[in-house]
Amino acid sequence: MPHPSEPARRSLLKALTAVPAAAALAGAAGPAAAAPLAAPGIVKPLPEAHFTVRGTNAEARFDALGDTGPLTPAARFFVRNHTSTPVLDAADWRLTLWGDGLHGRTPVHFTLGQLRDLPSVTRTALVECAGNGRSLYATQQGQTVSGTPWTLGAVGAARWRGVPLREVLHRAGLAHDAVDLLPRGLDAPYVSGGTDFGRVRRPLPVAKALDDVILAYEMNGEPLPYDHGHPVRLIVPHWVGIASIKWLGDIEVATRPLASPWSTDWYRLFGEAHSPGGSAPITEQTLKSGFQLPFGAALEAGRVHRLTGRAWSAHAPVRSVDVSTDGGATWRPARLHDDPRRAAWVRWSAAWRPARTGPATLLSRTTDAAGNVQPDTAVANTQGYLFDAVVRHPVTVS
Ligand SMILES: Nc1nc2c(c(=O)[nH]1)N[C@H]1C(S)=C(S)[C@@H](COP(=O)(O)O)O[C@H]1N2
Ligand SMILES: [Mo]
Repeated sequence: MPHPSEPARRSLLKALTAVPAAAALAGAAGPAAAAPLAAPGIVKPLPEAHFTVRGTNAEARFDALGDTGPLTPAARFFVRNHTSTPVLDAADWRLTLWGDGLHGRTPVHFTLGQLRDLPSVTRTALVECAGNGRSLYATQQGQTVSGTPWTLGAVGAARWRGVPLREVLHRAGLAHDAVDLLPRGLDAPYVSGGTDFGRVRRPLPVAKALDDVILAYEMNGEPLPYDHGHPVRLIVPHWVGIASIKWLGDIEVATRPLASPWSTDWYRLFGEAHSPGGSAPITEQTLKSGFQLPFGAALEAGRVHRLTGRAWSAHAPVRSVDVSTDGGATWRPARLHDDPRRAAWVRWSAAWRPARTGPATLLSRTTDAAGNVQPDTAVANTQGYLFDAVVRHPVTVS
């Protein structure tokens, strides 16, 4: 369906500067610096110590997060791009709301200046890809699933500042019978296997939009970086990352349920354990934990090691984390280093003095305040979403 902001988008994109991102930045870093990895279409440098490039995406190295605090610096935050980062000029940017769910049914536009003049909120939220931990379906459970084979690093926490979406919807004249929104990004249409699926967009129920969703223009006190949605993205707290549309361009507001391939083909649970047509579109993320240690790390026997990690749950604050250093035979509580809050993760630690040399398996298990506990096995789905099982972390004691 053609819609009113299409011409505006074309002129905006024409004004963009092409960014030979990785090459330019590698040169700027100088010959002495290690060349950052190249991911097609990602603007920021991706040093090997901090990122693993997976196609058009960059996974943060979870094992290296130990030198970051409760907030993930933008330079360390994972990037999930269906296509590539559009370098948008905030001065030309407009948000358009349109559709039969607005009184008057005429499109309403907001500039960044107009959004900044509205009352702002600042809040911490994790952004976590629905497929975070996906590769563990294969490595731990022997199950083949499709999609980017993330380990645990498709997640980050930041302080987001912006306007509550509710404020903007009310100013735009939200009709009382509006039920669904369809926020859409300004990045290029997503083409896969010869099919053009159009621009990244995913229905968002009005009830969630009016609750805690924000139109964010700052990340950790700075304007949003290009790769994370500059100049404005959605932040949909506790929900799978796909809900948090980057480079937001327009939002359809409708009095009927909306759909897109991101709610029909993807981001639903398909497979033996699920209903024949697939589950409803997935909304809330799940719970996880992991050690900030490389897989296969070598640890010296007879010495005390301070094992550190993180735990988080989209359902409720973390209540406790238990660790095992003997493959799950015995467990003990880890020490928590942050006040558990639902919107953030908790850093934890546990001391371990391995006596015997040889291979060992470390495990950590999160329990949240709502009583959710990481299971031993995640229920598989064909696209590998929502991995929640205890991660079996191999190390070698020598
Ligand atoms: N416009 C647009 N928004 C998007 C995406 C995208 O490719 N295009 N990827 C989504 C997915 S799948 C995730 S997990 C998050 C990742 O946000 P980040 O790249 O800032 O970490 O953005 C979401 N928003
Ligand atoms: Mo994602």
